[in-house]
Amino acid sequence: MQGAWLCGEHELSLARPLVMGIVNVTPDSFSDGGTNFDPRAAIASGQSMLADGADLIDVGGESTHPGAGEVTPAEELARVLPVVRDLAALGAVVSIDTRHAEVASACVAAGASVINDVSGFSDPAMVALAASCDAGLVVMHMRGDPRTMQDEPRYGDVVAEVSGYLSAQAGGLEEAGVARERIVVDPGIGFGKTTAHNLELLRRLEEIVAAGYPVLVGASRKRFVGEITGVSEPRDRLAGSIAAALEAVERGASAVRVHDVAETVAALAVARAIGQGTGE
Ligand code: HH2
Repeated sequence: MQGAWLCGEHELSLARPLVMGIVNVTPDSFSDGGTNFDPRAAIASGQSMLADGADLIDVGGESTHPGAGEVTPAEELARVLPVVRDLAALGAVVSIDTRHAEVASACVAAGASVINDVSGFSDPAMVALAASCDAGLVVMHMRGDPRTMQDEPRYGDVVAEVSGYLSAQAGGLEEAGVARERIVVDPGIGFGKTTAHNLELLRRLEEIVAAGYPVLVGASRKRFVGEITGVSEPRDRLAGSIAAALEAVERGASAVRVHDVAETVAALAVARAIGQGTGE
């Protein structure tokens, strides 16, 4: 996809796929089990992802895996704020992964330039915040609530439903005054979806891309990768996660959200070199 994603003072070129590195400042994330709960560890981890070639760092303080415990917005903010502030001060493009407008607002004030909302800007307070700032926005699809989303999710045509939802939410943001170039959409792999749903969304990603917004895909270390490969430990799902990232980009994704930045950057570089016939 051509053009750029406008994120505050940053303009991220979409000429090649963007890599978003994940920093979970939580004790209970499914994939890293709390290694970045200490803010100093989280900041160091973000810095090393930037050195490995991440284009932006997604900082989250609330685990959203099925069955995750409740966190108050005040606690969530206390976790993420020092990490957002320090990484932004280094000049990094920082994304705040939150469903809470008060958390997003404080993080944007502290230097975050992307708001990543797994509830798809369904809260009017989030829409108002989006309209009042110039941050880039990730609009993600989730079925229901993190606690209940995996209770027998059912769709007619999952791709049509997810794509329709994303276009409606993005359209609502534009109606509220948000520039289209600030918006990226995300099918929400694993959020209220079975393995079959996830595979269908990835296989037919081009139908979501066709709606006209750049698409972000977060498949890294997710359960469907473990189901297919038989790898139960999320940290050991690198090979399957890279396959998912490459297939997403091949089908038109503009960005991938990953835990293993160096490996994903290298895999994308080789895939791109093959496509272009040059390693430059
Ligand atoms: N996935 C997770 C969290 N935030 N945001 C977007 N836009 N897309 C995703 O696919 C997505 C997301 C869940 O993964 P992770 O952050 O590793 O785990 P946890 O929610 O347990 O912290």
